[in-house]
Amino acid sequence: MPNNKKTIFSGVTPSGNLHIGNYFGAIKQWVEMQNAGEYQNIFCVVDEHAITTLQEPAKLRSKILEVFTLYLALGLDPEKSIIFVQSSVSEHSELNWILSTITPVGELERMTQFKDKSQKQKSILAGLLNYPVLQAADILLYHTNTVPVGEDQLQHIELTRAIAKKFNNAFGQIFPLPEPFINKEAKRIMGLDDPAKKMSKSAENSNNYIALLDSPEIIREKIKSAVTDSGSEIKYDAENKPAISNLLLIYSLFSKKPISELEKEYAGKNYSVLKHDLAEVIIEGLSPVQKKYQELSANPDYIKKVLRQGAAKAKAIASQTMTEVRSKIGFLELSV
Ligand code: ATP
Ligand code: LTN
Repeated sequence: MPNNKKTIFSGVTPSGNLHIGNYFGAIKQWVEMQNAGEYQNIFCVVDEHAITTLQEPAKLRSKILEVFTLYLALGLDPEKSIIFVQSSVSEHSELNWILSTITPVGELERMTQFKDKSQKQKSILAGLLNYPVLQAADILLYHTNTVPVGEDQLQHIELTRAIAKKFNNAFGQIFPLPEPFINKEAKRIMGLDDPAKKMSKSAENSNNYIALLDSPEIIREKIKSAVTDSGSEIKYDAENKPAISNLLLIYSLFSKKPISELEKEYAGKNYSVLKHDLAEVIIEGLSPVQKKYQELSANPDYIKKVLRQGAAKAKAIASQTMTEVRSKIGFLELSV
């Protein structure tokens, strides 16, 4: 891959079911950027991040494979992108350690995601606090310029920039300062059961999200039970009608119709009519991805091949970066 191209890097944690928020907020942009051909593209299943909350080993293993296969089903192409699983490239945890030695604990305690997730742990584990340092390592290992993510990740990218600056100042220029890339139209899709919170794969109530692999029956049921606002007007008003606004946004993303057109189409109609049609639009939109996913899953040898190739390509870049980092820090350079 020509190294004069700028690099994009991003990842999703295999800690649950990938949902439409992950797709529209992040993965859709990855596919578009990959297909534009302007970047070196690197996409990762960040399984080491997943274990910052308790995971059952057999389930984790199957989720890693599921998310990786979904990346391919959604259009990531191993010919155009490096697609790999984080734990197969040990340099991530190696750089994580080094970066943790220059990261103030106070900065980590301020992270919104840490505050939210630590509330759910009986005793707060060091890995959860350190989560953004590992994320910085992911990004910096590949000299990343651009990180396409949803809005909730802005704080982590900001911290990555601060860590990169600190490292560069202390040991010499190595890391470019990465920029976030956010799709403004889908920066935050809200939960179907609570439009005040973002759609999240680790939500306790699975009615919170539409998973990319949900069956038509489940999708109909989840949309039917999605909360609505008081009143009956179908109008986009995120402040006063957050639930209907979220449903209109999802409808617009799937149908590619502007929200204003949907407002006209549904003027004077009941919420139930909108919900019925929305479920069908989602089912239709997800059907090709689900079909592709089934095809790919039926070919585990192909998936294994792509997993190995991705890991080898990522490792080649990551190990070069680590040679440079070790040398800058003052570690011995022994070729054993
Ligand atoms: P978890 O609940 O386990 O934290 P999550 O559902 O928040 O998971 P992540 O793996 O943290 O998903 O996020 C993967 C990518 O999807 C990130 O770039 C994130 O910003 C984006 N993303 C996650 N949820 C949403 C959402 N509701 N709307 C838009 N983008 C989202
Ligand atoms: N924390 C991210 C997942 C993640 C990530 C990354 C995203 C881990 N490492 C590097 C972009 C770049 C999240 O979405 N929860």
